[in-house]
Amino acid sequence: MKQDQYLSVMPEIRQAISDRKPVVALESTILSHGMPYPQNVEFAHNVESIVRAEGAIPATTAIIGGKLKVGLTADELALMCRADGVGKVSRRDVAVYLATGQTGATTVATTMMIANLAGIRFFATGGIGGVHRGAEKTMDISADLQELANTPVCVVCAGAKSLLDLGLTLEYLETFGVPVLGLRTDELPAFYCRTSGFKLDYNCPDEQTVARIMKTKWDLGLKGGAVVGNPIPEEYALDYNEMETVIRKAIALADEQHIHGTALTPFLLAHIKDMTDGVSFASNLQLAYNNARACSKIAAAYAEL
Ligand code: PSU
Ligand code: MN
Repeated sequence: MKQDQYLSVMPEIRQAISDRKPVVALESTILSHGMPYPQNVEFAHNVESIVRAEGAIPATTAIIGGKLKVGLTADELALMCRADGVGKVSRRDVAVYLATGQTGATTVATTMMIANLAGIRFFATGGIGGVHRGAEKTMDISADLQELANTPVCVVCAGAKSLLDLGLTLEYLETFGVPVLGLRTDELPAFYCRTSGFKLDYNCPDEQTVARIMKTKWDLGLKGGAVVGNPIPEEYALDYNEMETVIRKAIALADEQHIHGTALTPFLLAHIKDMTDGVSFASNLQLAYNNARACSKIAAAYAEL
């Protein structure tokens, strides 16, 4: 296919895909724009090790040297973590970055795109983008949601940060036919917090159930993916009200400084981290590890069906 000339898949991953073994995609925006250097280097390696420990193959994605990379070497991971001149690439940016050879970190939307091109069905991250608070005025809605509507990849996350409007995010996903499945939870998790107050319609008791639902959806030829909401482990969860205060402050600061567009999410994330003295960062690491574990289990269960 024409698109294959842009795709560079590591041999180990290519083999696993063709053998129908479990493979888990991982994004690079969380490295380049979601976490500080050099702690993100340790995270990048740890999360890949966790996937391997569960019997799956990790596939971190990025855009480097005019290629959609599926699987990164240690040097490439370091490049993404240093984030020097590394842009944040959503769907609209992909062709520009490829054609001009710029280095790009992949968001949830672009990681789904690349995973799908390579034949990977499962993807673990921290939180998805969504409908921002105030979107009725700004129209700031993450391209992640349209990707979920159209691209057949199942995204395992800790829900989304409540810097978004979680209620509107759920409404949007419903309109576009994207299933939102709780993994051992009745509520959409709010990233650092296990609960958000937003009830989900489906509480899957185990990873096998998620795998069966995904197989059924795709057997039917229904387009698009799904969101799996996996709550942060109890011992790392933060207090909802405290986080709400911090998030409100970060949003007010962004308003004051007229931050908008693609810069908004990274701005809010950086300020939330500063204002919580690194406690939120420790939680962020743990929830991402937890998602990598669950996603690997789902991918393994799917491979058995
Ligand atoms: N939420 C987080 N951490 C992140 C992101 C979101 O808590 O790193 C990143 C993801 O890559 C997500 C992107 O796909 O931000 C969404 O950006 P935007 O809202 O500009 O679409
Ligand atoms: Mn946006």
